[in-house]
Amino acid sequence: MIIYFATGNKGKFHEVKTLASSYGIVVKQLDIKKVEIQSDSLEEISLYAVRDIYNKVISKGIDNVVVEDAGLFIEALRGFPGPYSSYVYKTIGVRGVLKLLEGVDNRKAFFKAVVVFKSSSLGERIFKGIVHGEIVEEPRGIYGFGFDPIFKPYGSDKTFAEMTVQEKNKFSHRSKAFTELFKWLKSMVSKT
Ligand code: ITT
Repeated sequence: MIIYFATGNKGKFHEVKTLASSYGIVVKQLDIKKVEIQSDSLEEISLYAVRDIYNKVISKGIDNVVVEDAGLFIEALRGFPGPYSSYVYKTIGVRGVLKLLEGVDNRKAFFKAVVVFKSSSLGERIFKGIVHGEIVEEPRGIYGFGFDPIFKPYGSDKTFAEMTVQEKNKFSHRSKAFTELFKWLKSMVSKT
């Protein structure tokens, strides 16, 4: 089975491709700019994006699309940057976020991923994944992308950036959401 993942983020794509291989699913990257509406809801953002991309690719003979919208929610900052994570990463970056948390004891945070799949035969379906953890004091590690160097999931001594893709996939919000998608796809295929 082949699914088409619309993302410009190579790190995301690599994680999802690695995970998919253990389900016998092939993931291809559609490097199409995702329309990101402004909203406080990752669900709304990804639903809008998947419909827009689906309409664009259907005429090219591609009949399924998956998009993912993710964010880092920091408790002491009342959920900031959340749905604005991509913009915040590009502007103030990892150092800027650490600055906002200077002298703050509560380091609790979570990553959330919302994955939306759409195809002609299976319709639209949403899957979510969350990983809880904390923001460390200093960036650590060289792997991954985005806020990986400052996020340490509970149950590990390593930040995401100190983990291989396989290790990160044992914890991450993304792997949780995509695992649900892959299990569902397998169950739907076995019914046909
Ligand atoms: P798309 O093309 O898939 O939209 P993107 O990087 O813009 O790629 P998002 O819109 O989902 O992705 O933005 C989420 C941002 O949140 C992302 O740019 C990172 O800065 C951060 N983020 C999300 N998941 C992350 C992860 O697993 N590790 C580190 N940072 C992450």
